[in-house]
Amino acid sequence: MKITENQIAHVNKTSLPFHKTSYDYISNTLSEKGHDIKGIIDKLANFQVAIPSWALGAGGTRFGRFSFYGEPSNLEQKLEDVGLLHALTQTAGAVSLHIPWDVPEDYNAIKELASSLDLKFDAVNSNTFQDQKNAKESYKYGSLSNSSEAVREQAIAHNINVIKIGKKLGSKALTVWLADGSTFPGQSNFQSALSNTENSLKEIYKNIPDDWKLLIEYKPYEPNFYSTVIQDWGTSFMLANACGEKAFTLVDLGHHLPNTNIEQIVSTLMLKGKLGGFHFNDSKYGDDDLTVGSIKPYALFLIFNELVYGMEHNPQNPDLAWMIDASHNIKDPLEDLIQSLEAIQEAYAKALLVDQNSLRTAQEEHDVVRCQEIIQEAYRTDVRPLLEKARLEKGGALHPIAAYRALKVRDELLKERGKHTQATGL
Ligand code: AOS
Ligand code: ZN
Ligand code: ZN
Ligand code: ZN
Repeated sequence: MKITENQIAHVNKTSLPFHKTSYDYISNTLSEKGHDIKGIIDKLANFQVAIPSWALGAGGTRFGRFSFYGEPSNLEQKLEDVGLLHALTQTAGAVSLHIPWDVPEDYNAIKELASSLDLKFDAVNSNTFQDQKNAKESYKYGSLSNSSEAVREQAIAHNINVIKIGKKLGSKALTVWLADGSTFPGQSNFQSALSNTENSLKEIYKNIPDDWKLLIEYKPYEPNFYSTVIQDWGTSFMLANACGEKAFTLVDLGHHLPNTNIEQIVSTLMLKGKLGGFHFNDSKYGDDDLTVGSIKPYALFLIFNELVYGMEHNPQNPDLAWMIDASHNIKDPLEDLIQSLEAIQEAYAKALLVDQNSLRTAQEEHDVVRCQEIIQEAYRTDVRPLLEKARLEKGGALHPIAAYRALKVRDELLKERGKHTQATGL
């Protein structure tokens, strides 16, 4: 299934008058306060977030998985799904592949399909957290950190292969997330595990093309529950520095212990020019991988406030690879992703409204109350008409969820794909 611009324009029609009223109001008010509305709309329109190939089917927990009808069952269908998201939101212009779950069979056909849907290939993700069919060595006790050289070599070779696949697709980054760690005290030697990981990453790094990035993701626990080798941003930062200038830290919002000040981590990494990528999701307890903005939208805004500050003040930090890393147990995965995209854009738009100059003055005057007022003035603004405008100008839907339902997308997918499909992935 493909959604045409005409279909979207038709669905938009009834909402246009109300959009115009609300947009005129907010753009007038903000312009009077000195904001550059056109600049903000352009930034929103250019902000593209990659959809991971594993987020398009219903996820599950170790207690079970409830499938969703019409799910994609191959890579082509996954790209089609991202194409649908992008047509409606104009924000999902990239896809992030997971190897070996989504190895293309016909590269040219896949590339053609992607470009016909206006999609780019963002970071490719390696997988050394599962044993692959016919693999000689097992990752049960770790991959890049394993005490066995043969296991480490197999894991390094896999990552090099993922780079090769990514090159054929036009990707520009490799994301490494390791499950390596230990579940019981005494099980592993921390220093050997870390040294092995550093040496393995350096081997992989040798194969990173000059215009690529190596993104190193951290996570405090799960699937290992006593220790994780790359447990926090400091460890990732250290490893990225050990590898070299093409290696960066990747922040996944769900990979922090409760109440961690993620915005400060973001700010520190950008100051040091080492923030390379971002995985969006939301959580209440751990790596819950819930819809972005569903639990802590204010925290998300504060994170975006630092991202915006960094993008403006830290030329030493490269452009970031943005991705949604969520999992869907009970919602329609596409509706869930639309909600996540909307939440990301909303937090970004609000962060763009923070009056940075006044904030700096208030900080220097130690006017704590005013600092909070400035931040919350931006946060309390209803920016949704700005998001609508950015989408509208690119041919997207004013209200993507409503359009998705009006066009009966899921029913169409069911007709095309049938009921008993299952996407590979987590
Ligand atoms: C795992 O917890 C991480 O968030 C990974 O980024 C990702 O979900 C996994 O690598 C799937 O490929
Ligand atoms: Zn992640
Ligand atoms: Zn995760
Ligand atoms: Zn997560």
